Amino acid sequence: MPCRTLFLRSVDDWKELQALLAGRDNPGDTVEPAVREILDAVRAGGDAALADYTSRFDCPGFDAARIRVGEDEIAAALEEVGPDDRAIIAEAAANIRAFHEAQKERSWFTTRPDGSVLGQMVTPVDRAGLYVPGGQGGNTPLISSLLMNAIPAQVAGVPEIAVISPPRKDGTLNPFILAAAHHLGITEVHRAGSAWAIAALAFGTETVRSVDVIAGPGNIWVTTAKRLLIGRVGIDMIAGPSEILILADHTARADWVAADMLSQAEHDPLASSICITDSPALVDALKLELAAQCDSLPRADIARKALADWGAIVVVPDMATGVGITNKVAPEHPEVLTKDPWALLGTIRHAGAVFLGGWSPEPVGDYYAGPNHVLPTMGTARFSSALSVQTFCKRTSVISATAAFTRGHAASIARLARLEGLEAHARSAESRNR
Ligand code: HSO
Ligand code: ZN
Repeated sequence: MPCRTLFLRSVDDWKELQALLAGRDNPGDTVEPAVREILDAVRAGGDAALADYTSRFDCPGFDAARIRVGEDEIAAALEEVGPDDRAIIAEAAANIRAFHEAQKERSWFTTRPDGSVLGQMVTPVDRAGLYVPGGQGGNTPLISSLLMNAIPAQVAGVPEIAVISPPRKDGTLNPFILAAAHHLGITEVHRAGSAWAIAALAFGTETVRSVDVIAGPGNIWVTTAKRLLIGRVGIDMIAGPSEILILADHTARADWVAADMLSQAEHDPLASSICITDSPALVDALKLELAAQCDSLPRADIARKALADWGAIVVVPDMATGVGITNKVAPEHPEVLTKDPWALLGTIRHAGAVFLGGWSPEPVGDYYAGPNHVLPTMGTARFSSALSVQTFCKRTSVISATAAFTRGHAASIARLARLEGLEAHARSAESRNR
């Protein structure tokens, strides 16, 4: 299995790893002009433009009347999805909902000694649009992404949620996506994909009303459209390809480390799977396991390319150095497979979500445990966080001052205003003393 081995003696040596990972970033510059054109076309042409793109790229002969998915079609999808699968979707959804309920931020008010009240109100946006990628012609429906995007919006209290997803060649949507939407009580589902779907959510068309926040993963076209629309609408984040970084000591099982590395390598040829270990004995065993396990995967080609291009086994003198390097990488998913994983937790400072111990393989988080799987990648965990209830909320400050406060401080306020050359501000404050 071609997967590099690096020997790094100190945290400063992480530059070698940095150099290896450089170039993984796809800034989308190449598609940007074409995406701008699509945004303009949908803004000007509405449903007709959406239908035109859909018919050219997804479903020949697509008609604008079919953009909105009928409620009968959503209900019919349930018939296609067996009760066992529906129950699994319900279990995952319940776990995700419970976690995000705990995340809810409360409004708060505080009273100063003079009686003035200050506060912060947390309110949801009016309308959210959730993009669900087609996934290999609609054959690999990202059910989990719909749950991970919709449930935080629902917990936030967003009154209107619209889902949008590209139709398959025959014009239908994958029934699992519709069944998951139905389970969540979402009735507004639209058929459109790529940058034109994002444009419809941002600008609105006759059928798809504009939204306040757009969330959901997508390819470079979707991501570039979201990036160009920042400021007009809220977005969840600019997500990059998946990453896993496993901190493993001599107690880690090579077969488990390999399985978890491959779980993210199979996502994308640009995915990055790294193992950092202080156990040279693990290295050979891990290489053998990676090779053996990869070969039998349906997506072996993708995983092999990801491991060859962006994978690494990094040998360090001790786990403290390993954690130091991890903090430099700021990975989306660090897994800690060491004798005492909790002992390292407090030293991990930059990460999307931390998976502690051998019983927490990353897919447990991707699908089921409850925390969100939409996480910062490409080192952005240095300054950003998982998609959350907060993605769909705003904070509004509240000021209710008393006469004593404003009269008592009018002179100071006026002084600051005059230093800024803003006389009307000064007089407004002073007017309360007249
Ligand atoms: N690991 C991905 C999320 C995902 N995995 C969805 C499976 N389905 C986020 O990095
Ligand atoms: Zn995954």
